[in-house]
Amino acid sequence: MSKSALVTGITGQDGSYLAELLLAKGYDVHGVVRRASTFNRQRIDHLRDDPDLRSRFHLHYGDLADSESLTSVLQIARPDEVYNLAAQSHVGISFSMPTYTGEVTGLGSVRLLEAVRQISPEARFYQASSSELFGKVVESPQSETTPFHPRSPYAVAKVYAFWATVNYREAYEMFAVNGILFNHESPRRGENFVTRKISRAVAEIECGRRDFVALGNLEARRDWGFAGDYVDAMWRMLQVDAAQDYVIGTGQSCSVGEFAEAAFREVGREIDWEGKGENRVGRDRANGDILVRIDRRYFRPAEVDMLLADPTKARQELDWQPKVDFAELVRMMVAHDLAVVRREGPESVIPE
Ligand code: NAP
Ligand code: F7E
Repeated sequence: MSKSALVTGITGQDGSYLAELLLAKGYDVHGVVRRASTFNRQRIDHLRDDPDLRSRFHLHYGDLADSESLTSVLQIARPDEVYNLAAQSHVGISFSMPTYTGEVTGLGSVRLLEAVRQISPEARFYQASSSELFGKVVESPQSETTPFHPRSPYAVAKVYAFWATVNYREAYEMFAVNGILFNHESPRRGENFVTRKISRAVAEIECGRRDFVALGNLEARRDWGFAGDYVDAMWRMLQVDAAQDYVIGTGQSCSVGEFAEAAFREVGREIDWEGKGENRVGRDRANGDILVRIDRRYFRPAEVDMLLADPTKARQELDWQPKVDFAELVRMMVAHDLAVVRREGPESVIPE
């Protein structure tokens, strides 16, 4: 009998890579999709269209805000493994929508845990926890033992979901684990996260569709890896004998400004920085054109200044290591967006 998995957030970046991984391993994959006024399944359309996979790939309407839909899906899917990837996942936007973010990203996880406890208590449960838990970091690098200091409504909601997962493990002896994942990116990253915003803008500038990209805090540092590598870590966490939480990251960090420099370098442009604060600009060394400006709108009320993972436990116990390094990640994202922008019509500029 092949295994079956239920994935919430399957239309998202990670959900699409995880679905590919599980299908390749022979799983039956059930995904939860939200009703929207337009279809937003671009990241998984290729799986539904594949005649060899179609019979093992099932989509169900559901929402983390709606317990009954989660119960119904679990009754149909009867999964061996549940991956809770659904969330309002944008940190900046969580400041504008704190209640909704708490409802879905925090309480939504408890709705799913409770539905699993009632319908499929033997299923192994993965919670998409985040390096945002560490927030205003008290030590560096951050490991499984680093205390939390969340800095946004998103991070506060993820802290709640983290402890709910631990609580279901302790109270009901469920196999429930947290993957504390540091930032992971890909050509499938949402266009309003900073790496994809930059790679897309580099492609639009290179193709003459726009002049510059407007960014917020260039000094923030993140430990950026490739999403395809990180979904493999999620799967590994559910295959071990005892349920435990793991930090997943590369152990290297870069600033937003350095990411922008690397992305522009992919199209042969070197950035020279000048000015301070909101007047800082990044100029094209070759001709002095301004390629990067600062826009106040992209600063956050509270920032996470720096994140750096210590993934030793995952390396030792899960035999997990990232395969794609920073340079290759940037290359992959810019190359993808160049191809997309060249294919699309001249009007297609992603709105800010
Ligand atoms: P993403 O691309 O933003 O995808 C989020 C997914 O959640 C989408 O499929 C979205 O559906 C779904 N969703 C949102 N609200 C929902 C609701 N109320 N009910 C059901 N589904 C809902 O995020 P991602 O980058 O793949 O991240 C996956 C998970 O890992 C998230 O929980 C995120 O918070 C967490 N995480 C991400 C990172 C990272 O660097 N990527 C790091 C640590 C943790 P729609 O397509 O309908 O919007
Ligand atoms: O911001 C700065 C911003 O939105 C990264 C989510 O997947 O990873 C992600 O959260 C940094 C921040 O990701 C812009 O202030 C500057 O310091 O790409 P981001 P994030 O906030 O790190 C964690 C691990 C998650 O769990 C989340 O779900 O970049 N920044 N200028 C900007 N950020 C954005 N979005 N846009 C800018 O223009």
